Parts: sequence; C-alpha cells; structure tokens
Amino acid sequence: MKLDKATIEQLAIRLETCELEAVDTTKITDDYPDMDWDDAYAIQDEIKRRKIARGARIVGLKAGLTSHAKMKQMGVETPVFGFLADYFSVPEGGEIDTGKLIHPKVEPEIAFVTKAPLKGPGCHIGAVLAATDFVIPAIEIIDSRYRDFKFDLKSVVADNCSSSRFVVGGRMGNVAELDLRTTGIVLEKNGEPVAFGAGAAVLGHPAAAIAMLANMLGEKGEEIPAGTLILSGGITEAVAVKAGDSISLRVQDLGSVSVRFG
Ligand code: OOG
Ligand code: MG
Repeated sequence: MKLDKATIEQLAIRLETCELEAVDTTKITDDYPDMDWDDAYAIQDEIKRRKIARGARIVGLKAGLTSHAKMKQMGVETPVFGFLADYFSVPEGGEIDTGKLIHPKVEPEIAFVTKAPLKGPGCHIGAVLAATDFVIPAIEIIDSRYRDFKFDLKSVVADNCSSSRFVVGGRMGNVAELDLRTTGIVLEKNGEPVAFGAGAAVLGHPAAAIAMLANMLGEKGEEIPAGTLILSGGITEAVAVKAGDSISLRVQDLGSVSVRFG
C-alpha cells in the first residue's frame, strides 16, 4: 500500500460522488502515480463500504476486461473485478434514465449464478461449471467516472470497474448442456445488429473469467459464496448509447434480454 487511509477515503468519496451526481473526473493516477493494486482495490472496497453503510445490498460480482476486444478498446491487458450493488439491477425490458449517467455504454455478457462456493487458488473451469447453478444472458451498462472513458488499470479498479447498471433476462441455461465457447451472441441497437461474438472471446471460455475471479479473491483470503450472480465480462467492444436507444442481446439457446434508455 502506498496511500494512507485518509487518502483512500478521500478518493472513494471523489469517485462515488461522481457516480451519484453523474459528473466525470480526471483519472486518479494523475494525482497519485505511485498508487498500487492494493490501494486501487482498497478504494473500491471503501466505495462498497459506503454504499452498505447507506443501506445498499451487494447483489453480485463482475469480471471486466476479460476479452481481447475489451482490452484492445481500453488499451489495458489484465482482467479486473468489481461488485454489483442492488440499485444497479434494472428489470428486463426496463428503462434506464440516462440523466443519472455520464456516458453509458453497453456490453453483451453471460452471467453465472453459483450454487456452491468457489475458492482459489487453483480454481479452474471444471470447478466453476460444477459450482454453476445456471447461466443467463446479461447486458452490462458501464459508465466510467473518468473523462472520455480514459483510464489505466489502477484507476478503473478504484472506480469499481466502471460498474453502473445491469439487466439479466432470457432463459436460464444448464452448463452441462451448453458449450459456452461456441455460444453465439448478437447485440442489437434500435433493431440493427451492431456487435457479434461467441463465448470463447472471454478468456477462451466464459467460465475461465469466473475461475480467475475466484483465484484473485483467493489471494485476499476471500471466496465467491453460493448464490452469487457474476458477470463474466463483455464479449465484444462496448457500444455507446444515448436517450432514445433500445438494446437487445440475443444469446444462442438462452433467449434474449432487452433494455431501453430514456
Ligand atoms: C471497464 C469495465 C470493463 C468488461 O466487461 O470488460 C467491463 C471499462 O471498460 O470501462 O465491464
Ligand atoms: Mg462488463
């Protein structure tokens, strides 16, 4: 750790205020170039602590930057993780008020729900599939608090990996009956297909993103509890949206999920 407790608190307040008031800021490594990974996750943890203290519930986890398309788009090379708070969850077919967001983008993802705990180190795809209750299509809405979505990895981790909203819907899939590597997806914006992909875009297999997350948490002595919803990461580049847009994600064998922006 390079930052003291007061600085971590102050940076958490700065980033969370940007989230709650829908205003952007410059990346925090501009001010604290020496901050390390522990500092970055400590800031994210402090944002989580503040939300819980205000009565929010944590409803899941997310892995991010798990596909080459996303890493290339953002110019970074390591996957990261964040948390999902209750108010991030939008009902299937619901409307998101863009007035509450800065510059939202959508990502096509496959969400996992666990039925047994997962603990690293040594967690692998097999362990993840055995512990998966079901998978379900998900649209993640990211909204970096950094100006023009320009950040480095430590800044984005501190900002809870741009987490903002998410919507799950479609059909629950049994992983024993699916090959998630070849599961195809089509993301549609206003009825037009705008991005295409397959599950293998995410670390070769979306379950690998969940294993990686269990292993990263394992290093901190934490585990993924049973009953956790986890977003495995954008399969394609994120697509910018504005008020009036309508987004649908079709996932092979798993139906579709939609959301509108008002
Ligand atoms: C960071 C969050 C990335 C994903 O699925 O890759 C993410 C960002 O690109 O702003 O959620
Ligand atoms: Mg994502």
